[in-house]
Amino acid sequence: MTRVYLALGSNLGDRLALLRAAVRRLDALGAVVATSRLYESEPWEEEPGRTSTERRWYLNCVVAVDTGLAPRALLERLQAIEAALGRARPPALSPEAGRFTARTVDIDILFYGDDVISAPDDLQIPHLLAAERGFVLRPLAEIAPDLVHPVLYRPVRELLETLGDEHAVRPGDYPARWTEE
Ligand code: PH2
Ligand code: MG
Ligand code: MG
Repeated sequence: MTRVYLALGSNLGDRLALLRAAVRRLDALGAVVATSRLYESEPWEEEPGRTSTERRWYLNCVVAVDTGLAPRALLERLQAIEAALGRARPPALSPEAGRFTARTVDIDILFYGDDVISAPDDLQIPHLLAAERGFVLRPLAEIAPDLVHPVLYRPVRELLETLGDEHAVRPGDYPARWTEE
């Protein structure tokens, strides 16, 4: 079993219900061992063509899962969950097409144990931006403050303290045990 950390985000539809459904499906990959609170977060990247008033805020959280799945098998299962929960990936005109478009549920692998994986396609572990995003580090620091980044060799708590991300991230108005119906 390997402990993996996943970042979940939703900025479309019933965000709470979608994240709840996602966490429920994650249990089938092994065991969900920790779930952060929910955070309301300002979109981290400009969506092309949208004005600032139209930008949808995300609901974000981080989940720890113990799984026996290998990294690529895990990635495929996560993509299947995203698809089942209504995520539409625009036709791949370019690899970047739709990268930052509004999404029902996005599930990213942040860490897979201490593994460092850099495949030419979409499998990059640790997540390349994990240490630069407040909407990742805030919830992660809640459930794993002492986790050491396997490339930067710094604990999550410290990465958060020295983070320069200006985007707003605030605890959402939801119960701490939001995964329970
Ligand atoms: N996900 C993105 C792009 N921008 N911004 C916030 N606040 N939260 C996200 O989860 C997020 C984002 C790409 O997956
Ligand atoms: Mg993402
Ligand atoms: Mg993703």
